Amino acid sequence: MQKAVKDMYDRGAMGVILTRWKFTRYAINPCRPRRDASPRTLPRFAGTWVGPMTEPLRPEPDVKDWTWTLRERCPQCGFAAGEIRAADVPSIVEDVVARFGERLGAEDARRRPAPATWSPTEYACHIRDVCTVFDGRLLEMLAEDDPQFANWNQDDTAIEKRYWAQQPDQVRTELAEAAAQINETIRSVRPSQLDRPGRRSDGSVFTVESLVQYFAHDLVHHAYDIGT
Ligand code: NI
Ligand SMILES: [Zn+2]
Repeated sequence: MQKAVKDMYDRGAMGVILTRWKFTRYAINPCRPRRDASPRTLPRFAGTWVGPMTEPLRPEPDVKDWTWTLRERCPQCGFAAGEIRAADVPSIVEDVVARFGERLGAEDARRRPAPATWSPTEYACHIRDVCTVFDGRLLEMLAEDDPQFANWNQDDTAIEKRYWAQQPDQVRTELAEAAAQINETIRSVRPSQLDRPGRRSDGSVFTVESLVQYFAHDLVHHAYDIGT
């Protein structure tokens, strides 16, 4: 393969049609032809369907501190995490999981809306893993005094687990399982445990209640991200 094309792959072109252009040059075209593409620019020789074999573009790493969403209503998704009670969260989680479940059934569930934006399936992988990580943190807070959580890098996880290559049906099942697990933990919390503390490795301090609120916002926000 021509080096320039290989480089494009390495940078993360996803779902492309490799085209040999007049036998001398290669081009990478998006799967969906541009509406304004004139017929003269179309390649003469359509090549091989390649699919998302290689790592697509990495989204901008999420390095923002989202703890402000505990104090203010999120201007994007409209969720006011600080105003909900932990006991409300399981039904919010179930609602988000149902919305994702439906979205994962669509034929474009693995399609990215933009090269560096996660597809619905990738977002579903993310919230599945968020459920598992936050369940672990909650269990630590309930069992230990003021635990410090292990750092979790969500962007590295997405790459290590190859979110882009995961199957929507399987992700739907895994998401439902992970959500049921954390909901069980949240439902087990007694009122006297809501103030138990825990700390993230970046220094942010949570209580059981604020961690559950923070978790709920993450899920609701990602339902907003996939447009449901
Ligand atoms: Ni998130
Ligand atoms: Zn939000």
